[in-house]
Amino acid sequence: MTGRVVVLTGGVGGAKLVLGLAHLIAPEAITAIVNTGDDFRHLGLAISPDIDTLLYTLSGKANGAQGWGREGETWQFMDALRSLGGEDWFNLGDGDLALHIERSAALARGETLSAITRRFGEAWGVRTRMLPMSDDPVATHLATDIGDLPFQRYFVEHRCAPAVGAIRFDGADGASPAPGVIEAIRDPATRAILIAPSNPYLSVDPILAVPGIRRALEAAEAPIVAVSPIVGGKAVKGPTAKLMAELGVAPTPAAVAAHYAGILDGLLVDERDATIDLVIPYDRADTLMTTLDDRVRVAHAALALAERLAR
Ligand code: FO1
Repeated sequence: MTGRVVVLTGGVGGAKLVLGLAHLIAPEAITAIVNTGDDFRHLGLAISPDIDTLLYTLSGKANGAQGWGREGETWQFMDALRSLGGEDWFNLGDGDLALHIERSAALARGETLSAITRRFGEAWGVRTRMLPMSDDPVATHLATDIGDLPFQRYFVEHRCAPAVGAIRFDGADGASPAPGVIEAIRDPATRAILIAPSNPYLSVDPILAVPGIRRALEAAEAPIVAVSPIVGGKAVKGPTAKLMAELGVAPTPAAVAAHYAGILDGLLVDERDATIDLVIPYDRADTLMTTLDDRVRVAHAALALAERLAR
């Protein structure tokens, strides 16, 4: 595959696909558009989990087993914080703190999230372009059976246990796509646009909620292919299938395709799932990404489907 590839990504599953891509084609040819709906301020710090997960993953620093944070992390800060009675429901590792403190200081100096993210990528040798979906604040909130929860309270503090009735993205209406986002989607050199196997409702929808991004995707020349986040009727990690059930949606590839109706040209379906009533073109593959080879294989299958659709 020559040309450029754009990936809409969030969370751990998304980072895995981008890593697989970066081992398949030149990392410089990849533009990752990253969800920032999970971002929040905590202890006065600006936290951007999906950007950080991608940064750690592409720079080889990620804690593979845990999915987020750094390999070999230490926790002296958290121990000291707890000894002071500080909020300890959200774990901030000693090394991880550097990202949050430097990001917070840079934002306070007026630097944009895009510029900060670019600087962090350069500092850690990441050649893949990482673009936040927006430099404006967008915050995912969930209406649940225990009340309205900001994303991290739902995901971390309550471990996705509360039943979800609705999801909203505060600030999305007034947000602008970050510099380069629309350009990457429209770039004639872009040969494929991939939607990573991220949670459609929590990691991809915030990106589509930023005015202009969905419209650019609908008008895109490049084929748009999603990797199904469902494997065998379940989510690999995280609350996707539970959320779909709570939202009254069957956890099937057809439901994923319907969710992205209007922008999707093809779906990479896991071989364990049924493809009945799938109305868009699809290919099947083993989409479980445990090893690096798995990630490369899934990235290859997604690009192959995009190339087939581009003809
Ligand atoms: N996830 C957890 O389950 N527990 C945590 O304590 C936690 C801390 C954390 C700190 C920094 C960071 O970048 C991510 C962190 N995550 C934690 C993961 C995070 O909630 C998720 O990666 C995303 O928000 C959803 O993909």
